Amino acid sequence: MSHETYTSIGKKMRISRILKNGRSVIFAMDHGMEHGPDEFPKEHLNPKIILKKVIEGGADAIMVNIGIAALTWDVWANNVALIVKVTGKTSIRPKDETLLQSPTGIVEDAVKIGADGIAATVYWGSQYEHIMMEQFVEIAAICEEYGMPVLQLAYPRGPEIQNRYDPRIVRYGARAAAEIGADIIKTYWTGSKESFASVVEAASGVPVLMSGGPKTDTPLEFLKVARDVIEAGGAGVVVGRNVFQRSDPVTMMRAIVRVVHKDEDPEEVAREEGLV
Ligand code: FBP
Repeated sequence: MSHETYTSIGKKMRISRILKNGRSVIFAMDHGMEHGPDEFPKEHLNPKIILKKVIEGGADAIMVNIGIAALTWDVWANNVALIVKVTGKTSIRPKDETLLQSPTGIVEDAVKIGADGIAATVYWGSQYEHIMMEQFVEIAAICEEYGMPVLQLAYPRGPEIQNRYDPRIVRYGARAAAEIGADIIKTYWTGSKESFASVVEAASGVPVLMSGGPKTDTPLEFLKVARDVIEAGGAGVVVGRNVFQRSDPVTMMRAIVRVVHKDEDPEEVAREEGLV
């Protein structure tokens, strides 16, 4: 029997805290950096308040920047898995640099604070792709030393990409993420179960999570997409705006968890949770 290393056991253990039985609902809250504070409704600007609500709703993990992790540690500690995002950008930087993500933290600090995972973005197709590839390779190498799983936000965006949701392009990004050693992939919804299944297939066994996107007109609309992600072989969702921009994030999170983890019917869940 081959001897497992401490780090390989550590990585498996951390992944199992994020993905329960292979599935996960991750609450993303890096929008204060990516979009600015106005993205949050007034009642959810305080990160502690919204994090308490999504934890109550049953989120498996939260994905935040290191500063927010530090400000809210008493809320998440021992209650939910923590993923620290170590790259980012603001939306007020010059237009020609919006296709670049820069360091927002380091893996070692995430280790110190008790993280279960690291997240980093690569804009596949960007003119700065090479910089983000280099960043990702370095991040992944450090993660490897600590037994820390790394989630890649594999977002196809670039001057040559006409439609970033084109299944062929999303599939390419997911495959590139798998090729470069991501442990978990987060990418765009491609609009149909069939096309998303082809993205999952291209990732060749690396779990693929759907990136939430802007708030849908109705909660049910989002729940149906979550169901389709699961039926396409996806591992779940990473969701931000579709939870924190709604008036009742606890209920919305609970509904998403029911669809993703229990294979419950979105229409029934929405009805039972009073979301229709
Ligand atoms: P949402 O569920 O709100 O879409 O969050 C997912 C996410 O990737 C965030 O992590 C990030 O802040 C945002 O979307 C990126 O938004 P944009 O598409 O404008 O770059």
